[in-house]
Amino acid sequence: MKTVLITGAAGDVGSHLRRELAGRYKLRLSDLKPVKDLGAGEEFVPADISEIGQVAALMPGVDAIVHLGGFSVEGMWDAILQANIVGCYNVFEAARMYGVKRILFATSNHAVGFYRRDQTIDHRVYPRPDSRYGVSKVFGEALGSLYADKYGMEVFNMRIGNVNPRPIDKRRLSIWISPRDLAQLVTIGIEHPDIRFEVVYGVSGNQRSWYDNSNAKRLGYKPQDDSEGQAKEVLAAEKEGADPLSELYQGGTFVVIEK
Ligand code: 15L
Repeated sequence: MKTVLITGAAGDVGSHLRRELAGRYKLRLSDLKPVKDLGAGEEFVPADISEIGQVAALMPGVDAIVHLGGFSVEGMWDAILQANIVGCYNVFEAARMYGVKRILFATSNHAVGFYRRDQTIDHRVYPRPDSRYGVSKVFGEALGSLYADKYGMEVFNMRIGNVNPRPIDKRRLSIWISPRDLAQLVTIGIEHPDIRFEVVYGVSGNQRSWYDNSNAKRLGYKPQDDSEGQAKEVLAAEKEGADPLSELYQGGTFVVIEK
């Protein structure tokens, strides 16, 4: 059985993945915060990813890394710099040093959040980050490209929408991914024999999607869920008077200038 390292394992996405991947892999779970209620096949190793020595200690015996760790929303530059720029570099560099070839990077819809909602974008579009957070995700994608080309690493970038048991608002109807669809995509990222450098969208098969996810489909992704079944209920609960810029762009409130 493969050993998979999950960074940022104490967060929401990590918790969903642990549940979905249980029994399929040995999971080495890492985070700054403790990961609770360890199950069979799970171990917890704490680490601050901004410290290369701590990241290196996670690597021995690992077959693939799911890098979720870091700051997961817009934040102050120093926090983004340490967690998402330095932290991401440390994960790639430690993986290279220890010969861990396969990295699944949790990039984000916010790497392309300045595309308009009336556009359909695929995995080949030029990045248009909507925030410092989005820029840090573009950095991670670029770092993956470098490590794939220069060191032969196998890098699977998932531009994740919003992971939730249910879509939570109008914007998320277009970018929602259910935990079981995310687990399917992650399994493809771990198992597919021909990954070199790929970008896919981490979204369910939503009818309202803004993405042409043909690259994920080419690699075998067949999402089981679609937000449409919950659209009526979600739209009925949507508040009036949304900010016009947020409504125009895919990144929603992340595009708005901070006061
Ligand atoms: C993300 O990238 C964040 O990690 C998550 O917390 C949500 O804000 C999500 O995007 C979203 O756009 O809904």
